[in-house]
Amino acid sequence: MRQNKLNDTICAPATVPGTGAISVIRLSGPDAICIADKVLGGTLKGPDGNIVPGNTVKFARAADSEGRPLDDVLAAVFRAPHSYTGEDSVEISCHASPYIAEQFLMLLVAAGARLAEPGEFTRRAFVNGKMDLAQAESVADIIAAGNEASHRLAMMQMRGGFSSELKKMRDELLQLVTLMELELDFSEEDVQFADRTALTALAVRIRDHARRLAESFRAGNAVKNGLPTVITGATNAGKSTLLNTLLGEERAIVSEQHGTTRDTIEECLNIDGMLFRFIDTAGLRESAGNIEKKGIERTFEKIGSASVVLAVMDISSPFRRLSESFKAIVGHVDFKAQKLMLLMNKADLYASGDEGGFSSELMDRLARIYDRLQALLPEGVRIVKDVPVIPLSAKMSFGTDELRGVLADYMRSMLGDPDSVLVTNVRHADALRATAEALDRTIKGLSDGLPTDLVSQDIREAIHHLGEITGEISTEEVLGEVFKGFCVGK
Ligand SMILES: Nc1nc2c(ncn2[C@@H]2O[C@H](COP(=O)(O)OP(=O)(O)O)[C@@H](O)[C@H]2O)c(=O)[nH]1
Ligand SMILES: [Mg+2]
Repeated sequence: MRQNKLNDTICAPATVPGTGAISVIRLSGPDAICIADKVLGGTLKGPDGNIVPGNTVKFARAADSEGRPLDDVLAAVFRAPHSYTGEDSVEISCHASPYIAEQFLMLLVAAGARLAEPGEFTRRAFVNGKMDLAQAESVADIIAAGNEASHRLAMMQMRGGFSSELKKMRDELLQLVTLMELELDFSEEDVQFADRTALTALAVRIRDHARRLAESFRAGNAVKNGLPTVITGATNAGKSTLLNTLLGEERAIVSEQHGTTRDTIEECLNIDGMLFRFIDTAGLRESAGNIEKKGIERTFEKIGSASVVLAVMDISSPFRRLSESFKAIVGHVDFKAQKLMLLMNKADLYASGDEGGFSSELMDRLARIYDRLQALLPEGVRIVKDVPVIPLSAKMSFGTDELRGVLADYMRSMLGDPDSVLVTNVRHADALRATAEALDRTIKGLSDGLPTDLVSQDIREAIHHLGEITGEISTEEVLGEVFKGFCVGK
């Protein structure tokens, strides 16, 4: 950290210009209170001439540089270290006119502040030890969280749940390596302070933990950016109709003509407080033209990167056509990492007439389709048990509530225990993977009876990677990368 930068007093609007009733302008740094006092006509001083105590709100009538009335404001004063940044800070709440905010910024700069860089307030909070790097990163996530699940994860990270888990792992490794390095001081005497069996057990436990956390990134990322859910099937199965019905709007073109959707369409939808990213794809068929073939290739790519694969079947179409598209889908699904669901669409064509019930004709047809499709699944994967089956009518919005329920249940099972930590940041996942790899080498070194100094180097490396996440180890480059994604004023 360039030290001189912390001596500056910085200012920036903390709210978006032009929306809402009030705007907040933030000021932080050693001269923050003095500068604000100057701009607010001396209102931040008490009758004795001393600056008001921290956590005080003062009313002020502010004037512009020509002395004309500018606005009536409230100024909240915070004294170091009891502020967001850990420095003296002032937050001026003015009326939400972009003109007023601009005038205030000009006055503050004229009085000695400078405009803040993106994320500079949060960066100062990190540098001043108010939060670690993982917590600082969660501030951006908290602001961006658009649903209950992503808010919960960001909140846990901001409150330090993730950090304390990492700190525990790091402390245990530190204790270990200290004991081992002590042995090096007594190398003449060939002593062992650290019991090698206990050492291996600890390294295995922490490695497994690091790996589990790294693997949770798939679920964590799904919570943050929406669970990728691909809608696939033969042409005309009703994929675009299903997307529109789920979204409650005409997003994709629906047509009787085969091969209408040639490119993919993505839309996010909140179900039960969790975010899903639905991807409508080009339908699968053999007789496709060139452009359509490209679309079908993209469909297979999208299946590969999805978490949930919705196979839409038009149950009124010939068995041969159903089998053909299902076979193509199954060939691209990784049943260990992905969830396949079978949607038996156009069930309305077999309606029984009496309300709600399935006709015997429908039941009969479904049973025959199950048998054929079951034969196309890999060994050990069972229809209904492993591959949920939902009869529905995308057109008549029937069965779609059940689909929403099945999707929400699946996401919930993926997230596990509501208090469990999920990694939502690719930087953290990378560091955890590197930690696990260093511990793999540690474990191997221990079992091969490698010299203590070599083994302890690998442990040091694991400690280093854990420290990267919380910022005990940080470089200008990493900090720049983290904070450049922030807006000015955060
Ligand atoms: N009867 C019936 N027709 C449907 C249903 N879903 C879609 N369709 C019709 O099937 C045709 C193809 O639909 P579309 O959504 O474009 O299929 P896609 O090619 O899979 O995207 C259209 O004429 C739809 O109106 C359904 O649930 N029942
Ligand atoms: Mg379509």
